[in-house]
Amino acid sequence: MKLHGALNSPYVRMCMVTALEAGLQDRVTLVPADLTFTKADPKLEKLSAIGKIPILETEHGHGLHDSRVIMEYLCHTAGNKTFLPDDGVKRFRILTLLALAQGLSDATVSLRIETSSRPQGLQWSALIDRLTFRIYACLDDLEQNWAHELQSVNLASIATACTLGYLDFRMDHMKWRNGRPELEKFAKGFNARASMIAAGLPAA
Ligand SMILES: N[C@@H](CCC(=O)N[C@@H](CS)C(=O)NCC(=O)O)C(=O)O
Repeated sequence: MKLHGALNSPYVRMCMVTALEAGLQDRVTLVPADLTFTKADPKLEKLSAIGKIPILETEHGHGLHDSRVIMEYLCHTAGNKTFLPDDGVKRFRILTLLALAQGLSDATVSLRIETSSRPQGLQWSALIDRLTFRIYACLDDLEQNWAHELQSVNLASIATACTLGYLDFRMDHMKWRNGRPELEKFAKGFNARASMIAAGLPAA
């Protein structure tokens, strides 16, 4: 399988970490693709009309997106039943936490675009304020309500760790650790995992 993308995308990194945690290191290869927000990549668009990374090209040559579908596909391929349990209560807690972590990634990527990529003079300050508020609200929720799910390796804890890694990488000045000791402890432990190190971020 080919995973098209770059590890500086939190979504690509969560897929790669899932592949490694599921024991698929010999079956998934990262194929570098770094996108600009305003230009399409025709090669990638053949695999996904959305043209965003990550895209997984399966062993049958099909294109899968987006990151959540890829993560589930990787678990399915590996026969892994624990990263997204079947049991109803556990499953929907994990899926909700996964959506929270990915929502936090969405807000952080959007804030990065708004503050670093958009041409000077075109920034929208009310949107910057809204995204900033959303980021801190998600971080507070993670700190207060998800300790149990973050204790184990699952799709949601992987996504949370990769999202916090992205905040460190691109939004260090937001100091997400301040006042969030539980989340800091979680990130410290998770970042030491072999999968997170093997799928490490480039220098900021
Ligand atoms: N919901 C998507 C989000 C993917 C996404 O936003 N990828 C960004 C990189 S971090 C991208 O490809 N941006 C290029 C673009 O928007 O054209 C997922 O979970 O995979």
